[in-house]
Amino acid sequence: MPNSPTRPVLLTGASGALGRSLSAHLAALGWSLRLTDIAPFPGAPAPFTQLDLNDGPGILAIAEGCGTILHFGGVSTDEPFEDVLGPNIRGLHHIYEAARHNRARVVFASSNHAVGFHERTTPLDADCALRPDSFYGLSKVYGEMMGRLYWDKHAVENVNLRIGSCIPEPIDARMLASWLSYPDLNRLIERCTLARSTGHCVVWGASDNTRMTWWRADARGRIAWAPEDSADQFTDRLAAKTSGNPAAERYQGGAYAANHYSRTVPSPVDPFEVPAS
Ligand code: 15L
Repeated sequence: MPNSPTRPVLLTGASGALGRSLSAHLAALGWSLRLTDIAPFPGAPAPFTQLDLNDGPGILAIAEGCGTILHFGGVSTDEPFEDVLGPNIRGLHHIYEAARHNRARVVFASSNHAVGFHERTTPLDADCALRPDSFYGLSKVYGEMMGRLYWDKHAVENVNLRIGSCIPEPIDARMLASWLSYPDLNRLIERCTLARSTGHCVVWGASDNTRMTWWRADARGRIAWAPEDSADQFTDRLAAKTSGNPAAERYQGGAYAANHYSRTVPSPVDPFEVPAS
């Protein structure tokens, strides 16, 4: 099995927290990298180009000759529709067009917020109903479906990572289920890039959190990845650290589901259930 990619790897969102951590890791592995972000990246560990995802020709140019696009760019939190639209919707299209031109694989930083309106009591397989909890989550649904379209129509491979909470350490009770450690993310990205073939698939981006777990079957076998870290060790410290907001505590998406929530009757557990009139 190869341990470095044969063609350069493009990382978008390189100046963000995950982008910085990943670019340091992948550069240390000796991979040929190209980095980009709308924000500057002083001290970048590989060639860096400041670029807006709205800039289609710019994305096409920087992706020239790349074999993998690690797409971590765009709005990464719960923001109004108009702010999400450019980077996450139009930008995603530019990324996929660049992938199509270069026969590159896309590794897409999707999010748990694509399915954030599932209840915490409902364990999910990756093929569950998509239930976005925000315009941000909706843009991740769109990203995953863009991958579906480009695989079916153009054979552009893509791995969609439904990332939970990727930070150095979990900080509240929700993250006992959703936490993904940086080392697990690093290994996940290595596997997504080096796997021989992926087709279109979805993988939950969470560590091996067994005391509290929402996410089950996915395509990790296809890329030969298994997480090695776990939030379990933080259980005693964090189990009581809840938000106090009933909607946030009910749904997997937490605060994103609760933001601007105006329902007076909670949505049905089964997304296809029609309430009795
Ligand atoms: C995400 O998708 C966000 O990018 C991140 O900021 C966190 O909110 C994370 O999800 C989470 O759900 O904890």
